[in-house]
Amino acid sequence: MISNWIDLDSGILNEYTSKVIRRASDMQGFYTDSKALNELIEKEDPVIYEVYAVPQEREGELSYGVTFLHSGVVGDEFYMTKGHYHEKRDRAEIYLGIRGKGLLLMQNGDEVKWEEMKRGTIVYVPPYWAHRSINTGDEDFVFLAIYPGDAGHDYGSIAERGFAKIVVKVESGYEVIPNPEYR
Ligand code: S6P
Ligand code: ZN
Repeated sequence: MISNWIDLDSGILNEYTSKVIRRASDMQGFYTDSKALNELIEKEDPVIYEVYAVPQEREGELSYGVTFLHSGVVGDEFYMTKGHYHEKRDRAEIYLGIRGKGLLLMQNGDEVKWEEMKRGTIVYVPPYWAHRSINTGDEDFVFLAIYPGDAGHDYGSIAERGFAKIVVKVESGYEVIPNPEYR
């Protein structure tokens, strides 16, 4: 597919070749409050995020996809993506905010940094940095990601160790605090 079309107001992609839906039950082990997660799963097992993409596989090619990260909390923690390193660690990525607001949390070894995102924000994720997005608003947080075709996704390291910081809801908005479960 050489050309495609995105509705820049909604973020809806006209054509895609891959669709991933992540529900609360797909996120076991990713939130610190597993009791709150289990309650959510038993109640309605809500969709946390959806990714519509046009992925490629070969070196030299580019993949892209739009993520719809819904709004909500698990305990105090905002809805977020699983987060990953690229399997090929030296592959970078670009994010573009489309609607809603959130954070892009990045980690390299034990070093963590984050950027606020909203419509129009561009964030460059350098090679070697794991990345996770977090919806800090009360509507969908939608963004486009563009990444090398051969980047691959390594979810295992994050599933095992987590990120060193978590993002929690507070009265004034959000707070980035140390992850008590970080190993
Ligand atoms: C791919 C890019 C995004 C994420 C998506 C879901 O490299 O970073 O398209 O895949 O936001 O997050 P995750 O961590 O479940 O893949
Ligand atoms: Zn990525």
